[in-house]
Amino acid sequence: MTKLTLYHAAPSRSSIALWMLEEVGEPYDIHLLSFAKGENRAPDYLAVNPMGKVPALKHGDTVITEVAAICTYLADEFPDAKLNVPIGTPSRGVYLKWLFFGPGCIEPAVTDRAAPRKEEARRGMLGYGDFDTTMNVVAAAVAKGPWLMGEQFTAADVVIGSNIRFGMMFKLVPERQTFLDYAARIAKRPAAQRAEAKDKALQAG
Ligand SMILES: N[C@@H](CCC(=O)N[C@@H](CS)C(=O)NCC(=O)O)C(=O)O
Repeated sequence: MTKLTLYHAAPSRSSIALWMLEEVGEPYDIHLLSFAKGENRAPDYLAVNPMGKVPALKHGDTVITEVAAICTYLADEFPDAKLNVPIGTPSRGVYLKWLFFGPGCIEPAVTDRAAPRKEEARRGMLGYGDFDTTMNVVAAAVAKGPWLMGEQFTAADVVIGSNIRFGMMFKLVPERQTFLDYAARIAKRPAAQRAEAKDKALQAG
C-alpha cells in the first residue's frame, strides 16, 4: 500500500486534511511541524512545499499541497469511501464548483473582512463579489441538507464545512441558524470527532 503522510500543524488549515483523512479511513502518518519553531520555513520542509505552508500530503512520491486539492485528490484516489462524485455523473460539476468555491470565494471573502483593504476594491474585481452574496449562496446550498450534494456527504463538505465552522469559531462568518445546523451535523460525524480529538492530543504535546 502506498504510504500517506500528512504534514500538519495542530490546529491549522491542515486540520481540514486531517479530518478528510479520517473520513477516508486509510492508514496515514502525521509529520508534525511547529510554526513557533519555524519548522515550516526550514529547508527540508520547503523542499516539500516551497510555499512554507501546511497542509501538504505525500502519497508515495507525489506531493499535493492546497487543502482543497488534497481533499479532491483523496476523494478520487479512494473512491470506496464514497466521498467524491465520479467523472461521468451529471452532478460532478456542482461538486467541483463547491470544492473551488471554498478557496476561491469563501476564504478570500472572510480574510478580506478580517483584514480590510485600505482602498475598497470594486465588486467586479473580486472573485467573490461581496461578502454577503457569498454567505447567502452558501447558506442557500446547505439549508435543505443534510449536505451540499444532498444525501451524499462529500469532500466538498469537508472543505466548505471547515470554512463555515472555523469562520464561525473566529466570529468571521455570521452565526446564522442554517450555518449552526450544518456545523452541528458535521460535529456529529465520527471522523470529524476523531480528527478533533487527535488535534487536541497533538496540541497538548
Ligand atoms: N492556500 C493554502 C493555505 C495554507 C495556509 O495558509 N496554511 C497556514 C496555516 S492555517 C500556514 O501554513 N501558515 C504558516 C505560514 O504561513 O507561515 C491552502 O489552502 O492549503
